[in-house]
Amino acid sequence: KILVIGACGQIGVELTLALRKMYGEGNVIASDLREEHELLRGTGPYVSLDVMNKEMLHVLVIRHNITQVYLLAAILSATGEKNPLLAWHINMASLLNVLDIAKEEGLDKVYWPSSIAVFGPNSPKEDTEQHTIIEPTTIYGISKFAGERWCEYYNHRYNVDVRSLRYPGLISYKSAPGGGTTDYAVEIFHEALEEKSYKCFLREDTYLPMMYMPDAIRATIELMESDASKISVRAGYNLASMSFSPKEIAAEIKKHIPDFTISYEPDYRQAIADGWPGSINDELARKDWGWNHEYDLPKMVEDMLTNLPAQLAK
Ligand code: VAH
Repeated sequence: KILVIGACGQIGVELTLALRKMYGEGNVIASDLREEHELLRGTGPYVSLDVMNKEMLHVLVIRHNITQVYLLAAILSATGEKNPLLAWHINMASLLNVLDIAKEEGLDKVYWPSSIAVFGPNSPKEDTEQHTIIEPTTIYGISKFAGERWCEYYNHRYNVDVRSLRYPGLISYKSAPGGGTTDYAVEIFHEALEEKSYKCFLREDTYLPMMYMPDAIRATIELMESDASKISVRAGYNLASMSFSPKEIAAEIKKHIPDFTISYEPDYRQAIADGWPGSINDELARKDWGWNHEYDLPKMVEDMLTNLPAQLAK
């Protein structure tokens, strides 16, 4: 049985739905602190879980015969900067609880997302490689960097089969983003449809690695389904599909909504974005387990503007 922790978050909702399609609804237990997301209701078992409560998590793993855990609960970059010690505590204790229970119960596999936020101002800005200077400057990035080392440690010391991806900024319409710096790329669609204008909190030329959620979900499942012998990275694999700036995505949206306008009022999130690479080299993921993205900017914008209105109308 699979347990998804943080199943009501931006990634969690779609990952839970995809896993239920693949493995059968009853075999994927969704859990979160929050109440069940509307899109999950009626699609399979849901339990309330505080991943910080190791005993409760351990009992749940045993009671439901869990063999795989996907840990999506975390405090993201922008929110993390407002309460660094809390973000560090939640992001690290949740991972260590899962890794240690995976070791104790001999779980088959664990998935834990890392992020391009592990890179910092001293990392190469373009075509940033898997192994390069990694000096994160946000607490979120520091927790993802430290978490990567813990994943490597539990793998080589205790043989825990933990796998991870350094997600770029993720764009989706089914569930809201959770307090990240790349959230502008989701907000812009909601504002374009509802107000025909958007005030962007990043500068127009802030070029960041991004990915459409269907690609991110498929990458996650393809990685988890790969033979362990193909996995050469137990920290987070670099993963890429496209990079764009607010100006570029705004221009693409204008092709569909001609009277859409955008203005720019950078805030504290600009400094976070400035520390991240503009583009990522993911050749290792493509070589090791055959990663290949499907969505570029035009295709993503088309799909978002086709599907978001119905979602907003609910
Ligand atoms: C964030 N969406 O902005 C997340 C992600 C690369 C960005 O880690 O914090």
